[in-house]
Amino acid sequence: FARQEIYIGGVFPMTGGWSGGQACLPAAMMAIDDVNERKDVLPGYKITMIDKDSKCDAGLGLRKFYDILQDERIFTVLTGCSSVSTPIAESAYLWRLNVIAYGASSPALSNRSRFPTFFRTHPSANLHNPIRIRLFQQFGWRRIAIISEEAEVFSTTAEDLRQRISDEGMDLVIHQTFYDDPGVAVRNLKKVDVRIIVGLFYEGMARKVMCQAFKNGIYGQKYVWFLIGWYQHDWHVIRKEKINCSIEQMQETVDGHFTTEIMMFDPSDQKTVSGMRSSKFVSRLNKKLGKGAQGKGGYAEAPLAYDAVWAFALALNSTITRISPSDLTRKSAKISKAMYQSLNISSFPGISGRVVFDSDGSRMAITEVQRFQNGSYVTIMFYDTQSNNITWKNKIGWVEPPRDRMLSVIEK
Ligand code: ABU
Repeated sequence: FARQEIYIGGVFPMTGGWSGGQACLPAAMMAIDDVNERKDVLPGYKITMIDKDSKCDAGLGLRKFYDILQDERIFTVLTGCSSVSTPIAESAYLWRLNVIAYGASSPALSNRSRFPTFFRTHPSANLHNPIRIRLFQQFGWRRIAIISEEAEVFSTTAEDLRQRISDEGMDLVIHQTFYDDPGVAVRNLKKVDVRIIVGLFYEGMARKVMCQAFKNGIYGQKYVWFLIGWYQHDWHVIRKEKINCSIEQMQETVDGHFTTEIMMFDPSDQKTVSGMRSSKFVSRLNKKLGKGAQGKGGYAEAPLAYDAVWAFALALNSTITRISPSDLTRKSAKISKAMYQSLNISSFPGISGRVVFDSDGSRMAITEVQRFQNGSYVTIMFYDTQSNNITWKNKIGWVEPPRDRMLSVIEK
């Protein structure tokens, strides 16, 4: 007999600042197939996704969201990219929609009054900051600089970092921001002679910033750059923007930088709610993505997209017995409210670890620190924010840590 269709909306960035849809869309589709296969989850129903490409662009993302809104059978939407998720999550409640973001790290999104029906499987970018501070302390760095792209995801992360720097008695020497051209901002870093620099920007901007760093000589053994770890593999040699640096120059400049990234994968390989272990998820995803799987945008976040679909399915599964099939539309006030309540108490073992949403709809996780040395990323350590515990994995490939100022200044 025919199963009743349930619709979910999906906004996936296939290109742009974070092209996470490349791997997250296939992962979400895999989850939908797995849920639809299960006899004990949503029996008699079949999930279908209506997906759109936002290109990680807020304007285009909103337009795609309006397209999704035309279909009243959709009462939940999956989103990626903070810049797109933010305006969607801010207004979704007006259309009785719940939003689950698999790919939005903006700390600003942890705000129930501004985003009343928002949940995310993606942890907040603020989780990068405690380990940055620990590393500054470990190597005696007290003079810190931040350079960030003008976007709420980065300005709120920078503000949290500024506060932590100040709380620890360190000095935020300079915070430079830029829209599209980081030239002036990078030159200003040079003027105040900062050596420890935290960069907060999307991937395309990272290429522009590092090219400017090359031109201004802000790289090499005297400098430590902290960048975000979720860029595409080999991001520094991808040619998309007009930048006036050769591949060799970019390779030279990025050598020795650190990245911080939140772990989005459960390394314990235990059975998850779907019955699948994370190692099996990886092999299935790799097969689905084909050649160059790990180079696809959003490869690291794919478990979050898979788990976001399961969060939706399980919440609906526990909701559906309390409503009638005719309520599976936004015309009825019942479904969104009931879904919100069920999502709020989600708790299940997912591919990305236990999926539980805090009171702001966000998640806690472990952070990984990597360093780009000898042409590839090496995992240096893991950091557990809740226990403040570091687990070292590999040595940092330097003779000694760089200083945070000129030696002659220190000796005065
Ligand atoms: N890990 C990808 C996050 C992208 C974003 O917050 O826009």
